[in-house]
Amino acid sequence: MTKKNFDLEQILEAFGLNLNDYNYKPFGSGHINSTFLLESLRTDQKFVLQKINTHVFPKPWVIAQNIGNTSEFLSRNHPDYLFIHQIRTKDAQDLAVVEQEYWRLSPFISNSYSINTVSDPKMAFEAAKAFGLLTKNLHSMPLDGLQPSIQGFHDLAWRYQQFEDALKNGNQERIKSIPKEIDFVINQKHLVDTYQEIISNIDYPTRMIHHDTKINNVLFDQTTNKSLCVCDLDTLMPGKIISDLGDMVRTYTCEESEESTNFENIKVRPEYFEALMDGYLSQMKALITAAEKENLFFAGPFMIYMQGLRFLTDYLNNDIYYPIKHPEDNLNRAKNQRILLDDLLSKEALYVELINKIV
Ligand code: ADP
Ligand code: GN1
Ligand code: MG
Repeated sequence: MTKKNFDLEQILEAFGLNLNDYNYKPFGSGHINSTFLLESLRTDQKFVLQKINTHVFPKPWVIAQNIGNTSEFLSRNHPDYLFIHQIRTKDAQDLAVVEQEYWRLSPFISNSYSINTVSDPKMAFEAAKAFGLLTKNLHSMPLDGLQPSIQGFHDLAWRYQQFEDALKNGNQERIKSIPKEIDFVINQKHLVDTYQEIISNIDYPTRMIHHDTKINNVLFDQTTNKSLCVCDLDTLMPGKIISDLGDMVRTYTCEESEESTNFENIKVRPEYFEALMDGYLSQMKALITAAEKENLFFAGPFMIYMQGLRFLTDYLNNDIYYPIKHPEDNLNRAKNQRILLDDLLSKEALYVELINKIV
């Protein structure tokens, strides 16, 4: 049992569970929410309990509604699809609100594991297939009435605006000390223009998108190593496929994680790029529109640029969003993303050719 500063007894009670029957421990390695594993002391029953970070998600009930609607749609239309549903409270609510904090409970998917880095293209294929399958199964889900759990989450123009605001109002000493990082972002602003052009095309549809396709948000089967399902559904909301595809390019193709300062190793591995495109398109190929097809390469630059921009903006704003262990963490993350983006853009012809082989 670990030290806690919340009333676990009351939280479990809201879900009709008795604290004396469970062991609990922190779980996972995400930046945003607090995740715990609850293990029954008497049976092999396990749950995942999560406290929603309300600084990042100011309307937790929007998350619950997006997941709830999706869950309902899938159970009606794709009953065999494995989707991590929310376990309701005794009062039939999706979230337990205890001391103004929002908690949700889901079943733990047994015989599963997740990984933090991709060291086999087969895993990239499997993970991408899992995210493609999710969007494919949600293809005909009505999106009216759904709200974004974070307003403007992957709106690159808005992210750029936040960067410009940070240049004006942020830590002036930091701004002066990193001209190379700042100039790089400004010099690549053409990516913002391309983004705006793409999303304003009426042939570029809005779909149900996961929006956080990092490898540790896929659960793999311990027996077969095939993907079982996706987890971390806070940002499951309407969006564009460049978000999911791009975050996979960003996080599966590089041998080092976004935290790495082994800058000489930061580059895109073509075989992982090909594997993830292959996995995603194995599900989505028949559904994508001509405009989506034409812009598949843009997904990677879009997401890597946006993530670098977000890390850099946070650095200029004195690290208010992403947790840091060292004052330079956000700067190093931004450098890492800058190097990765540079490498990807310098070999655009190669990657476009790989994509054209698949679509
Ligand atoms: P975060 O990234 O915000 O910490 P996640 O929802 O991704 O939260 O959960 C953290 C980790 O816990 C995941 O990477 C996965 O390994 C594991 N996990 C999450 N939900 C489940 C689940 N329902 N069953 C099994 N493992 C899970
Ligand atoms: C955050 O929760 P986590 O660590 O999976 C962030 C993502 C970033 C990611 C970078 C809600 O995700 O957008 O890509 O960090 N989530 C939110 O590591 O901001
Ligand atoms: Mg996660």
